[in-house]
Amino acid sequence: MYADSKTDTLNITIIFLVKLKFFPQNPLLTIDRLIKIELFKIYFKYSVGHGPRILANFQRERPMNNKKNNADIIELGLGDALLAIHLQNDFLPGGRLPVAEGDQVIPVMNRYIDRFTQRKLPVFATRDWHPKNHGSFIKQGGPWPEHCIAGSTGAEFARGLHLPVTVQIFPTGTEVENDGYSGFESAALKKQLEKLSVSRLFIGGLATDYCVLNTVCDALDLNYQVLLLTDAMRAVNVHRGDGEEALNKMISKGAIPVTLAMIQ
Ligand code: VGL
Ligand code: ZN
Repeated sequence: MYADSKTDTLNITIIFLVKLKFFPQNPLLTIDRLIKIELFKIYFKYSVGHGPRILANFQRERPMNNKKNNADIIELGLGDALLAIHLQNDFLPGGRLPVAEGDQVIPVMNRYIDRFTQRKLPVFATRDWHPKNHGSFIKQGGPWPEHCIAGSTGAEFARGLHLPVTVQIFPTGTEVENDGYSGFESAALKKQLEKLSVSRLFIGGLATDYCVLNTVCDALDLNYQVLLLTDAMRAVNVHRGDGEEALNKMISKGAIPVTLAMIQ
């Protein structure tokens, strides 16, 4: 929870050296006192039930370093997977169905991808992949302009997205009648998650109020733990506040909001 024994030893050593440097005329008394304080802290941490809390207060008053509180840190490990939703040209500014600031998601998602690939953890991506006469298009009586037509440049992944060669891609909206609002429309996604024993899904991408929302809700219904990459998603916001409403919905259903700085 707090400093581990390695840090404890380091603290004592550093204090010793610092005191030796700044109080060479009378180092021993000071060093002795400081070591006693450190030992007292360690004693509390390991042997007294309330030690950590007392220590926490103690350290808050005298922060020893800038390290973030470990409660805010999420360690990646086995069972974790990253799911990047619809990071395709048509959803970026200049595309057929542009999401405001959609391009700003790319560099942040890249850093998440890098963290997952460095740890050899799986990276999945969904891809909106519509036939020309998809039911969601205005021409067919649907709400959206034509977008992400299978095989078109608009349907390609955003340039500069660091998808690893091992990425597994799941298409959505491939049939005229299915809307493409959830990655789980592709039955293969659930199968792959099971095959790789994934229990925790880190989800971000476009758009917060459609495909991210529905994918997250499906994942929670399937009992996956979901971490929302709040800094790597943006909303279409057909109505003002849709994105915020979607976020609240996902969080109240059990998804945990995180940011890049929290992922180690
Ligand atoms: C999406 C609208 C239409 C999405 C897909 O991925 O959120 N939104 N098709
Ligand atoms: Zn679509």
